[in-house]
Amino acid sequence: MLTRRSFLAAVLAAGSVPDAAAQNPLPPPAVLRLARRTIEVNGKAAEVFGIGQPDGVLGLYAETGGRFRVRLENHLDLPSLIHWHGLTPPWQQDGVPDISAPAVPAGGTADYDFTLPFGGTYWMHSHYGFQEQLLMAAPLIVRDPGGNRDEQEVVIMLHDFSFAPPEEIFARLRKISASAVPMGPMGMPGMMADGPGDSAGHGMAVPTGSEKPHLNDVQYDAFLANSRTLADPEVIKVEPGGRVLLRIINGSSMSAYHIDLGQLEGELNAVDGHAVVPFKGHRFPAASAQRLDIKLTLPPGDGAYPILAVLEGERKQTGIILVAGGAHVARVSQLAETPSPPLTLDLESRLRATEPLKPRPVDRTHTLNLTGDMQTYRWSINNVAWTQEVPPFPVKGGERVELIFVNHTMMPHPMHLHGHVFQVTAIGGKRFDGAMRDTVLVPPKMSVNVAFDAANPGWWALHCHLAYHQAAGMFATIRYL
Ligand SMILES: [Cu+2]
Repeated sequence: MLTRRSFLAAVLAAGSVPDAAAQNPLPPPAVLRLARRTIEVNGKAAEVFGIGQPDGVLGLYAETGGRFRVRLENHLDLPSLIHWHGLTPPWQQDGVPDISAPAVPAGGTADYDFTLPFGGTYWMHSHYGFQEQLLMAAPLIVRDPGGNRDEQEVVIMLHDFSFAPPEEIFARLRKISASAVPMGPMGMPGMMADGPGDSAGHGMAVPTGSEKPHLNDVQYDAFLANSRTLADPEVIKVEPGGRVLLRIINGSSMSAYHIDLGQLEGELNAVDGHAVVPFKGHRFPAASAQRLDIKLTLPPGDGAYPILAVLEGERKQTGIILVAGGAHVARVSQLAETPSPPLTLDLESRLRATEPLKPRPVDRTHTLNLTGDMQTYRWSINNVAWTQEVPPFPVKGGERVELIFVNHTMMPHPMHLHGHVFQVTAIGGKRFDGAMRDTVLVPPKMSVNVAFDAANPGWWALHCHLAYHQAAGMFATIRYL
């Protein structure tokens, strides 16, 4: 159970530690601190957030089958709450303010304890206001015990970055056609939406004047890989001829990329932490919040291998550089030679889960029309912009549930369901036995079906992972207890 204590209570509780320790041989929980940090972006200092252990390591590395035992310490002067993206905790520990639990106040703590039944590449991020945009996000890696020891793990976390405060970005987006932008409290996505039913009439059929997909709402100042740009990238030493496991996390608030391995051929082994039948290639799409596990075998001898992420629809890129032996590391431009195309579901339609859902009939289907438009920047599900009063989609425990996402808009929406792992079961109505995931891309004017088993009772968020779409109302819940 989640418990929250003030520092005073924590100090008092510390007095009883010897007793508790005598009865309970568990090691103390891992500590994760929410704090500010300064990074350098294109030669300028930028103050951002971080989620780190006391020794400075960002994020958390745990073992499959073990426990997620964490004490979260909020060292900020702001409330916050962290979501363990892709894990399936008890719902009260899921980290969505006002749904799973109240936010952790400034100076407060929260305790988490649940099992980790499966491994993979996950991440953690604030679900409070727009903190995620300011890099309140970190890797959450669950490794298989005794995993591949002749393989070097390289974690790459991607971010989009702006020197403008996110509240200002959101206000600017909203002002595109709306004359007055009401700015509300920052706690929950949708608090800034204008209330139930407001988006009615702004939805599906608004002519855009152009049927071209609209890809990037926000003009970012930089794109980061492990908090750095290609002007000063992370350079990681690897063995000539060695094996590398790339764990790529797209922690960007609004941006999708093609991962470009350059001359190297990679083998995609998992998406969103869940194994797929290996798929070889040089370029792989990564929508916001999605993760890719890619295995590489390096050529023998010295070499430098940029691992790049090229923004969809543009030439802007970020990345890290693997260096084998004494190879010279050449500067890599922040602009790719050619623009990355828009993300499609080409690869998605070819992915197959190694452990798909067991075949059984679907008990319940919900259609989620993804609605809204760029002009008013109102985003919604079935034309309803989220407020706390919006009823959850009904689900009963034990059911096989299918969700059909139908994107009526000209923007892509990466849709994320909390607390469950779903399987992609159809694209454009065409059925197949796709990947297990927690976040699926729904491109403009496309439909995607996903199925899951209702085996983790609670009240769970279900939303577009683009931060400003979510904040504008493209957010819903499912609930079964
Ligand atoms: Cu969206």
